Amino acid sequence: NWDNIDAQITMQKESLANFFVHYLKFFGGKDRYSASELDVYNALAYTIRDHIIEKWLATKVLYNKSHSKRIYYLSMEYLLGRLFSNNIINLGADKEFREGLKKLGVDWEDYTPWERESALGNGGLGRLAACFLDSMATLNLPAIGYGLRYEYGIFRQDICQGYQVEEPDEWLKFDNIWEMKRIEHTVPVHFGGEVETYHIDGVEKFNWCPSYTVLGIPYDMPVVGYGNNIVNTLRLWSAKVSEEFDLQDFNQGNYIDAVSEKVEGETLTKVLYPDDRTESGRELRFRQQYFFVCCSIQDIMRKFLKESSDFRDFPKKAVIQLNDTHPSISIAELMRILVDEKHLPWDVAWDITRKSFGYTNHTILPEALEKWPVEFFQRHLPRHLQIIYKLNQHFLQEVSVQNPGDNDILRRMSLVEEYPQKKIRMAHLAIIGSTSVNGVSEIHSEILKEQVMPDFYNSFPHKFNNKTNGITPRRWLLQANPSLAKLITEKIGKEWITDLSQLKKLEKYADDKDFRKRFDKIKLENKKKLAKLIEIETGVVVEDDAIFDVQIKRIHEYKRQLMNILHVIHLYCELRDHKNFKDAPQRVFLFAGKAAPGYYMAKMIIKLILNVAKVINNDELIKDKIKVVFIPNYKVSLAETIIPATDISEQISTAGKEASGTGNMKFALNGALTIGTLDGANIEIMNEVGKENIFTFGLDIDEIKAKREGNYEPYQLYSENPNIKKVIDLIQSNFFSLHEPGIFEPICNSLLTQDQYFVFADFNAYMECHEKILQEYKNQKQWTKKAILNVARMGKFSSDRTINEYAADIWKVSPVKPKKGK
Ligand code: DL6
Repeated sequence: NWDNIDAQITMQKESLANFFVHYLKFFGGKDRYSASELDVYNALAYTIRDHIIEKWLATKVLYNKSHSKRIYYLSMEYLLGRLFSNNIINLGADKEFREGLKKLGVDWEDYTPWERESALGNGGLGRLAACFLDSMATLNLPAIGYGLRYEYGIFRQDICQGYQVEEPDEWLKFDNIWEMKRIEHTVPVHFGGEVETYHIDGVEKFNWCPSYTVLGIPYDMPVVGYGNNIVNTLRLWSAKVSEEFDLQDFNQGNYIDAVSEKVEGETLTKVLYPDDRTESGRELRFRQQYFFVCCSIQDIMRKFLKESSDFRDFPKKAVIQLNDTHPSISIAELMRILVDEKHLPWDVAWDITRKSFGYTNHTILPEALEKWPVEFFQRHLPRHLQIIYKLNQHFLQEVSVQNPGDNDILRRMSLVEEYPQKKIRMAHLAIIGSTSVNGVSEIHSEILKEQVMPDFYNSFPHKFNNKTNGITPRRWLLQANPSLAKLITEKIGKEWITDLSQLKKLEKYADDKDFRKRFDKIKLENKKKLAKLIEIETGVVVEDDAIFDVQIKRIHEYKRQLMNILHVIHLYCELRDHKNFKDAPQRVFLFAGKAAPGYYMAKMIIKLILNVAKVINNDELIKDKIKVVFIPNYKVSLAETIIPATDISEQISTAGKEASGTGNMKFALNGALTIGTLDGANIEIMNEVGKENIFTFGLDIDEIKAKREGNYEPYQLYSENPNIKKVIDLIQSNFFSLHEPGIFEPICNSLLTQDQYFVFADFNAYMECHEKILQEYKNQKQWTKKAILNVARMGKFSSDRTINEYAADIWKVSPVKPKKGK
């Protein structure tokens, strides 16, 4: 019978080798002699996938039986990284897998580089979504992640003569073993056309007659919880144009249009938009967002209708979390379905809708607050535009009742921006259509309330809340730093893996000589690994025991990689001038990160870093005391090698600009000490680890605000501060650009005339802070103590804590656990 057959494919250590050989032979068509390393990786991945599928099916049964409310996490981006080792670790199959395959002489860890990394995200927002998936599965939360299956993820960054060059990321070139196509759940997505009006019993009704249709095909990826037998689902949509539709047009003699529409339709999920925050305002991106939303909401509805036919139950059965405004058209889409298709009265539909959504804001940079031109709506989503207008009309009526005679507030709060171009403000739609609006660190949530959306906060104070970000300790400690993870487990047991607050128990080991010795040894081993990688990737040789000072993240002016490299130039000048480096250790300044392809300044900052690196690394006068390295093509797997080897973590954004940061958490969890501004989650990290265990510097948010509102004159700072002057003059003398004179003028000019991100204003404080760090590093015992205390006090920053807060405060969903004995 079925159950017995199922039982036979449940994996045992003893049968792993058989499964592996089976896949190699019957899926790959290879034997031990003909198999390539990629063939071996594939067979290993299929073997582990069997294990996952068993649990995946069981999880679906468990959730269905529980009739629990479901969490639907809507994110246009997921920066998952490699899944093979993560899946093995989360399944707890590490040892079993190693031992089971020993007799074949196969060690799974040797094959991890063969996995094409899934990089369907730009940076922080996408990686946060990946950490959240891990936590939701680990916490037994019945959650589904929805996203897009871009054929090309974030571009591959090559460096050519010091310039960033973008190459396509062909992550799907080989089989993606972690996805399963679910053709049966394909959904249609309509665009364009017109809206007809008709009446039923005197009530006005609307019928959207779209002009073309694209199909959304779901691909499911398993999300393995840690050690709890739960496997959740990430469903990614891929666009395809229906053949039927083509044929119809073809028969009408409209072949060219039919073909071009097909190509157009299928470009919808071709490529991830590589802009980190500035919306390029492209129509394709707008259509991409609707495609995503429309597929996901239909799927959510289908699931809901299996449970109930009374739509008033919807908010009890579903909660939809919007990862930024990118999926916020879903608010209008749900209204359209409820009103036009399910024929619910407007007010009832609106009540259901706003109880069902939560909105997370991830940035306060004005250029990133999405606004879509009304004409895009007119062209592609005419019915949604009508709905948004009607929502706006009702909303503004309420506002005017609350604020009689205040026309300015109506202008400020309207969903529609009138000038200079008529646009829909997606953040406003997200706020009025959600029960909860949250920021991602304490300070960011305060800024949202006080500076970005004060009118909305005054109108709906109950909606606003904070959920400080977190990171998954499974990937960022257990997997990335196995030796440290092992040491920790040996001392305090393994509960920390699912309860990071347990790390507190490590505090007492900060004073234990033996523990410190082992902690240092692990760091050194990690540095050796990183030094090798640096040599392979850049050709630069660095000493294993150098101080590794690291800034890895998207390249952006507000993140101030520029301040970092200016400071490196300053140190270089000092070395050359004083030649006083008797017992100074080698310092490696490591950078990695991608610049948005159209972001000129960011690309020039990369060029400056690389040019400076070339000069400094080849200057014999400074006897290798400083090395500068830029590792190309930053990605999750690279971060996994760099972070555990880092001594100093650079978190130096202009105060008020970084919503939270999550890299800052990963470094501190791995025992790096932070040099940081009082920005985003740095502040909370400082509060947790203690002021004496972190290096903060620079202007705080209020001081930056005062400078911005006052008369900030960067040129004056340049003329009065000899350190700044020397560095800028050296760049302007073409010392770093002999063969391309003048290329750094735009950078210097921007600093000298505007310095929007207050690099000069913070420069001295940054320099002094680094001097302090160097002094403190000399006392290795104290340094290691601080590093251990950082690790011990990072409990708060687990994404499990964050997700528990979302679940309790916003989603009102509890974990679903199998009944005892089952
Ligand atoms: O919340 C995740 C992450 C924050 O840690 C970063 O501080 C923030 O910059 C980032 N935002 C984005 C792009 N935002 N948009 N839109 O990645 O979110």
